[in-house]
Amino acid sequence: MTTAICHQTETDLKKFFADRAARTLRYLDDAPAVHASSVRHLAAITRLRDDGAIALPGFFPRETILHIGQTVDAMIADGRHLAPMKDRARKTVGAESERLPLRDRVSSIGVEDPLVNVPPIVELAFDQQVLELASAYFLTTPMLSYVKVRKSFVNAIPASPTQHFHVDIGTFSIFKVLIYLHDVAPGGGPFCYVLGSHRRKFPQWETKRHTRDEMIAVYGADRVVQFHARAGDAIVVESAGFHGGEKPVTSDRGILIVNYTVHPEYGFDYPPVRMRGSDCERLSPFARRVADHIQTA
Ligand SMILES: O=C(O)CCC(=O)C(=O)O
Ligand SMILES: [Fe+2]
Repeated sequence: MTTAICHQTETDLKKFFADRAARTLRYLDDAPAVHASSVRHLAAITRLRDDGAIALPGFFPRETILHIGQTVDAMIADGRHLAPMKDRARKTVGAESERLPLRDRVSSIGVEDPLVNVPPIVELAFDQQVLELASAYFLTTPMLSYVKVRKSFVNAIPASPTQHFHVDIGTFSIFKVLIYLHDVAPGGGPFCYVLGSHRRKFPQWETKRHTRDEMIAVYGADRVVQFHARAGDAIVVESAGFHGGEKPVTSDRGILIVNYTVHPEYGFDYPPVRMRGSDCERLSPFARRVADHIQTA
């Protein structure tokens, strides 16, 4: 197999290095804390750099996560604070699709402004341990660049783009934290990752999204893993490696995903991350720097 070392363009790589350097200089006072984090979390970060994905069992309080899951389910049931969605059934069943329940018309539903509308998420997104790990990974003060909450449904809608194997565009390197909002077993739409694929690509890898079989053919079956986990576990990944959330077949899947980077993600449109001013004021000085790209609602 011919491999390319660089998973994105040299332009992305240089922008990453330049912006990380600028951020380090801007927040130079954080250097001792960032260094201490890199020492404290060396083992986990070494595994993350090697495999591209790690599971951290029992990372968050289980009750907090289950409660967030119930809150999100209630919001979806009531149609409150939901992100815009696409009716995917229209293509297959035509105008009749309007008679179907929402869960049969869309692949998934997202919550609008998760940090504003589900306040307990703020604690998780700015959790001290998470910020230390992200600092250790980037060796600078990280930036929270994106947060989403999604419920993916068991239905007849074909797999969506994020349910195929892909690499995240938007920056050279993303430290992505995935938190299931309930236990996820086989068939329950687990997150899948191709271990080591953040370090090793193949010609034309970027021209399309890939199937599981294609990933196995290139990387080997032992490298294509599903993350089954309990509510409270965290999965941390470098999303420059191939990944995707499997379409659930036995039960719907709820997830919270937070991206940390060294600069705002670029090259595509996404809604700005928003947070209540009062929540922002309660953050530690370090966390407030992590929040420097967030708008106050
Ligand atoms: O839903 C998932 O498990 C994966 C989502 C994803 O690809 C992403 O957030 O970049
Ligand atoms: Fe992705």
